[in-house]
Amino acid sequence: MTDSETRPDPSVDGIRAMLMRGGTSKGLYLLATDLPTDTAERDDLLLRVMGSPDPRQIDGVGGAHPLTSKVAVVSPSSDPRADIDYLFLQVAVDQPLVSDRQNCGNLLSGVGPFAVERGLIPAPVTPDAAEVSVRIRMVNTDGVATAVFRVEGGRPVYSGDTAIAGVPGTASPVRLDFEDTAGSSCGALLPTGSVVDTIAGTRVTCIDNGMPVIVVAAEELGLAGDEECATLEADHSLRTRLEEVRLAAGPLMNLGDVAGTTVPKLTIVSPPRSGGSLTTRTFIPHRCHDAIGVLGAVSVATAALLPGSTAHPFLDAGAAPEGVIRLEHPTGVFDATVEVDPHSSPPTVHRSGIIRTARKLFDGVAFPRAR
Ligand code: NQM
Repeated sequence: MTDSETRPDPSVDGIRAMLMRGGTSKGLYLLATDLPTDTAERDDLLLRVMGSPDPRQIDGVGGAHPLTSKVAVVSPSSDPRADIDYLFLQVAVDQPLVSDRQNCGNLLSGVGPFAVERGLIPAPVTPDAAEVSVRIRMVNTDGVATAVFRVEGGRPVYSGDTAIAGVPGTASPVRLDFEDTAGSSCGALLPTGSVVDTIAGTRVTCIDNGMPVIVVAAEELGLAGDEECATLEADHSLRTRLEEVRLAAGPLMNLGDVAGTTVPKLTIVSPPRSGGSLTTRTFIPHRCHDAIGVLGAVSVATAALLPGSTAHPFLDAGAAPEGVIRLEHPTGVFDATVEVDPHSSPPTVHRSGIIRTARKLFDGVAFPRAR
């Protein structure tokens, strides 16, 4: 028998996968060893598992929205900085595209628990709950995050009393601390070299503290800044203008032609309404986010701390303890901890971190549709 005759065929035998909520997103978590090593074969398989391209992803396990059409690929790390590697893949909903051009801090929250579930990380088997700390290399950007979460009896604890905006109920917290996120994709915190630029006729701050984001004041776009997502998505002239800015900003942010990519994101900022530090509405980049992405939030919070940025004038610095920025978004508030020296040249990020929750939803075998 040849090797290909003995190897399981994912189209027939399925593929081992775990569905998890990570923060305010949802995705399929897989071990790299359960996937084809060839990238084109892997992507083709993931498209068929998720049900793309199809606006409803009806024949797959994808959730028909960019925030629920995500994949985390996890493997042991050979990097001395990390215990495990996490590759994030965005599976487009209505196009046959799988992209590794961005990171995802929301799915990141499930990566540590998933690694414990699959035996990549040993967890104490004591009956009492203990904390485990896992160092995760984010393969997409080569940054490292440390995830701290609870385990009990050798398994992750998912229930708890931490609430995050955009997710009903409460769950066990996952603390994420980031290292070296400045310039993760663009090579510099302020990739254009300036804290503010006028791009395609619009005043913007281009920033990358873990996620490339273009930050623009609501008033610059003729908006109040607290509009509903549906209203913003229905505004065709707004979306055309935002896309013009994004396409022009791509090369200036060292991202090249961004026509087919999900970065940079765009965040519209305005004064806080509900006791937070700042109001945000984020396009990721064509759909409006129900909340805000994790590393997106860290980047926007960092922009707000830089005098001269498009976000800084709206920052209510007294709204939260020092170092915490409370970003209001369509479904609540996101707290990002960011310490930055805004006065060094260029500004230096000392530390950033956030709290999320994650939950195992389903573990089993996913069956891709036939080619
Ligand atoms: O910015 C959405 C999400 C994200 C990404 C997006 C994220 C992050 O909410 O780290 O979490 O911006 O595409 O999952």
